[in-house]
Amino acid sequence: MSDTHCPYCALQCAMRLRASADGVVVEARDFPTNRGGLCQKGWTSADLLRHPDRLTTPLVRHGETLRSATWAEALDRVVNGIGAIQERHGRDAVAVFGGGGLTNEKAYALGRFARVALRTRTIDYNGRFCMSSAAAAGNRAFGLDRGLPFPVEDIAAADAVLLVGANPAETMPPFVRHLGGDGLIVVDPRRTATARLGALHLQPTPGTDLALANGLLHIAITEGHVDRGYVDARTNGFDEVRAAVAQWWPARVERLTGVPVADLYAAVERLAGARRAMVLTARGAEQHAKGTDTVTAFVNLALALGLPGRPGSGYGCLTGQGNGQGGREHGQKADQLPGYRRIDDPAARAHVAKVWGVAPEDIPGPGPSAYELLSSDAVRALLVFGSNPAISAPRAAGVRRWLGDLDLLVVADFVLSETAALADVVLPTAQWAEEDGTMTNLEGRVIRRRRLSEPPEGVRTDLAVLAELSGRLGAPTSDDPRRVFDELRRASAGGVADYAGITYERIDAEGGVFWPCPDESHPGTPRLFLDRFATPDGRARFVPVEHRPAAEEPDADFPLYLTTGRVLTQYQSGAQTRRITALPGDPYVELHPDLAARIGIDDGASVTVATRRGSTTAPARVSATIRADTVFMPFHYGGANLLTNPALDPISRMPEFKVCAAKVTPA
Ligand SMILES: Nc1nc2c(c(=O)[nH]1)N[C@H]1C(S)=C(S)[C@@H](COP(=O)(O)OP(=O)(O)OC[C@H]3O[C@@H](n4cnc5c(=O)[nH]c(N)nc54)[C@H](O)[C@@H]3O)O[C@H]1N2
Ligand SMILES: Nc1nc2c(c(=O)[nH]1)N[C@H]1C(S)=C(S)[C@@H](COP(=O)(O)OP(=O)(O)OC[C@H]3O[C@@H](n4cnc5c(=O)[nH]c(N)nc54)[C@H](O)[C@@H]3O)O[C@H]1N2
Ligand code: SF4
Ligand SMILES: [Mo]
Repeated sequence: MSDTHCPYCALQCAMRLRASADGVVVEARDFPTNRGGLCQKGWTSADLLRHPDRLTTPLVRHGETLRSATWAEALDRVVNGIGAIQERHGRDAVAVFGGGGLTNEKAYALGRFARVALRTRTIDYNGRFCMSSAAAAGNRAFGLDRGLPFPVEDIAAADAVLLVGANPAETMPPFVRHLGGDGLIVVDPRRTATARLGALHLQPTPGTDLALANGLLHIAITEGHVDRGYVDARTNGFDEVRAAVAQWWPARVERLTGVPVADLYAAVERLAGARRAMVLTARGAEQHAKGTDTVTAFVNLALALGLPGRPGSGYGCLTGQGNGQGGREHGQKADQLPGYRRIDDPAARAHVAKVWGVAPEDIPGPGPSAYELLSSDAVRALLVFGSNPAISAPRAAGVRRWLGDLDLLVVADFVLSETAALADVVLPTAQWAEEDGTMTNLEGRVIRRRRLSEPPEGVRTDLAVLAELSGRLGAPTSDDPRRVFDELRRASAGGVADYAGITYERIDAEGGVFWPCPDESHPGTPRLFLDRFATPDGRARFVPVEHRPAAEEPDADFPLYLTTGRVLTQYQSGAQTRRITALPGDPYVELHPDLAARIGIDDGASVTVATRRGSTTAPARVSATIRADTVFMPFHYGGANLLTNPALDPISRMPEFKVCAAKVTPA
């Protein structure tokens, strides 16, 4: 028996696993985030443990085919390949790509492996596609980025919640227990299951949230809802923002976003009239070439209403992947060292160099962001741990070509993902029920992943693979999660995300510990910013931000907006969930009845969606719940990202997954 948490999303629902004669039985456990609930993905998560597709031996490429190999043969190929490529093209030609599903220990070990064993600057991870815009905006406003700076129970106690570009009814079903319907305002171009729970649904044109947020702030100012005492005592820069939103009068915002003026006023009244109010964003607001500024605009609104750092109120971002939070703190991000330290900060480099036993000048500098890495001519080899970019990267046809052209592609996975199928070497690694470690959930609560059983014969843990490779490259490390965690604690000590006081024993005894937790007598920090923000002067920063169009707006050739996202039963690239027969799901294109009539198709008919990047065909799902100028596709099946636009946010380097110009025709 083991008490652990779900392998999938950031809610990290608590579960108990029991070994039985015919497999592993999943039971739900009570925990603050899930209150005893699990979604279908959690209930069926153990089905992948003994799945026929499970990899149990390394695979090595011979021409067109991947053949089973011994670990010695596979690792020789990796180490020799790395050596030859680095000698010929330099250290940075070998790249590493990680994932927000990795435990803290693995994310930390991966960052150390890149900087110390490979001495490459070229490392980034899929969280760049996920959290980076909210992270950049949080750092800019508060001096610190923790998705939710408060526990989920604060959301349950709020009287009003503005939920922007989030569909938790499908992406975190048990989370919906924390959302009271009365005060819920949902902003989404689709009338989703989440929007149907709310009292008010604002249905903007994709890519116009920044104008919407500036318009809401405009109304808050003109209606006298600004909390002047809070603004004076706890923030800087309000006057510049007030001047910037002056031109976003309601009628102009309605014209640009399509949200009626009356609804704009109603949203502000609800938020401003609540005793405790929350503004929450997720990928719908963030995955844009202006995602950082869009989140900033919502943070400005929250600050003007006096929410952040007030007990029971605040701004938060809903983190996505299982360890989306911890995965962005411990050094797999291109510009970052453990403890959420900046890799270009001399003091941070000196601290981490000491823990790693290297000279500060031997730690490489910042590298390229995820999409730039996955399209760089300078990269000749790539090692992937915990991502499937052949499906999940924007403009994926180009990324697939790029992956196929590498001199060496190494993928550690438990199934032959679409990315692994392109690899030269595939390394079979352990699943969540077969390893120990820690995860940091959407609240910033560090929790334990506990092993139920050994991995199958022939399968190694990611930590064991990294330790073996590091050792062969002359930089030995431990493969024991506890020892890696203790090193991570030291590396993070004094950093923004300080884990120094967190131990496995404390997590076991206390049901998780919130960072920062600088020493073992510190209780941890469930609620941030109550007295001061993490900026040098302790004040939050208002930042004026201007609305601008999407990188690609509809035109005569591509007259519609395409947006992408998730469905309840599939997870991410689908590498795991598409293999689970109890989880149904097929690709589809969601479009409005008026649009269906215009192009002459019925529900279920096959349609082709085309953009300037490519095209794909799928059945139409005709529904009045979506705007008539917009089509939606889930990205789990590979077609959607043949279409998406890799335009990047200038600050976060987040690709514009949520809007591009498309046309739809009968197939
Ligand atoms: N079932 C399931 N659950 C998951 C995942 C999964 O793959 N499957 N993945 C996990 C991960 S990593 C993440 S990041 C989270 C993501 O969780 P969410 O952010 O909730 O998921 P998405 O479906 O990507 O996007 C949310 C909504 O944004 C809307 N949207 C699209 N364009 C815009 C826009 O321009 N403005 C606004 N306001 N909204 C827009 C979409 O219609 C969609 O309903 O889910 C996590 N949970
Ligand atoms: N069009 C469009 N594209 C998107 C998005 C969108 O909304 N629209 N969302 C983006 C977002 S938010 C995200 S987070 C990304 C996610 O996209 P991906 O990074 O592709 O996500 P996963 O499918 O979770 O990929 C994880 C892979 O690693 C394996 N794996 C899981 N856990 C581990 C582990 O612990 N160790 C190892 N070695 N392997 C493991 C899985 O089997 C799987 O093959 O997609 C992004 N792409
Ligand atoms: S909501 Fe997320 S963590 Fe909970 S069971 Fe579903 S996938 Fe797992
Ligand atoms: Mo994500």
